[in-house]
Amino acid sequence: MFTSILKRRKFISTTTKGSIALTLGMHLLACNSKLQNMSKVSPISICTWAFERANATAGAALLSGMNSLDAAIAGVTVEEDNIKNTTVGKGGAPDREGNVTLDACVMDHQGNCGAVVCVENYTHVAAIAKKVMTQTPHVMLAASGAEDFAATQGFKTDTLLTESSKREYEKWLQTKEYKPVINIENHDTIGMLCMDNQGNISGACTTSGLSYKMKGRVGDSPIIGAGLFIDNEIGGAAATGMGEEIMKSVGSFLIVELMRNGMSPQDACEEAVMRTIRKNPDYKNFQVAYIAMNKAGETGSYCIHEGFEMMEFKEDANSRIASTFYQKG
Ligand code: SD4
Repeated sequence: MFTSILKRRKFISTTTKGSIALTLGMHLLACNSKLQNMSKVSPISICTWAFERANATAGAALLSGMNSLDAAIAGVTVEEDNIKNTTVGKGGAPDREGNVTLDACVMDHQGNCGAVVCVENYTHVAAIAKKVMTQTPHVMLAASGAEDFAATQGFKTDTLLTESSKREYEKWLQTKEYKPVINIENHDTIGMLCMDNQGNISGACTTSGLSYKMKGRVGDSPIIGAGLFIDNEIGGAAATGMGEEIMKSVGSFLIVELMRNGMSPQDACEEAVMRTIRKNPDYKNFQVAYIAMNKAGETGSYCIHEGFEMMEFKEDANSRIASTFYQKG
């Protein structure tokens, strides 16, 4: 009898211990999954200019759990395909010889990057830049080298000069006046910065460059550090405007370094623009604009001339934000 009570006690105690352990285990599991959910960051996407559809595409991709690099590429691809946009991808304005040449780069949260320049027969140059990053030992491929490589990766060739861009080019040939237009048509190079639900930041930048540029001219957009820079410990920045000026100050890298030293994204963008203004008295005749995001998810933008805008996808809302500026009108 006594033995059986003892046995029963032991059974109860074992069972109790077992169920406590089970309950505790389940509790820990629940806590862990709660913690995992809590550690998931609310995704953010920002891009240069009022490219609403592109930024919404990136935002939706991020919400679905896509990583920041692929989301940024998905976003900018919208504008590469948009033939009404004469500054990015298919439909971009040509150079002085009548050839459309595209430049793009991408950079991920591990500091990997890829770029292509002077691509004449492929539309999706940001995606090709990613392939340069992942499938080659190099960072940048140019012109026919980039195109031969794109073919090996299964990209399809395309005619980038549309009827409408051709007509504009023929009009331009009558004067051949080469003058950059500030805030051209209010849409321009697309630079995009994305933070995914793991808190990782990546970016992409793609452009047809300045309209009627010299043959072979490459701007800031595909240059890592100038048109785009990411340091996942700190944040990222992207540029649009006069590439020659952005390259001179390595603007996007400068902004990330200023943020590293404690500046907010807004202050860092302002300081980068001011460096150009202080160095070049001709700043009244060109635009330089930056967007930036830090690891805390704060964002900022600044430009020389009024009129630059950025898109911001945050907490499911895609907002159009007028940038602050140095010079009115
Ligand atoms: C370039 N930054 O090729 C690009 C073009 C651009 O306003 O953004 N123009 O210089």
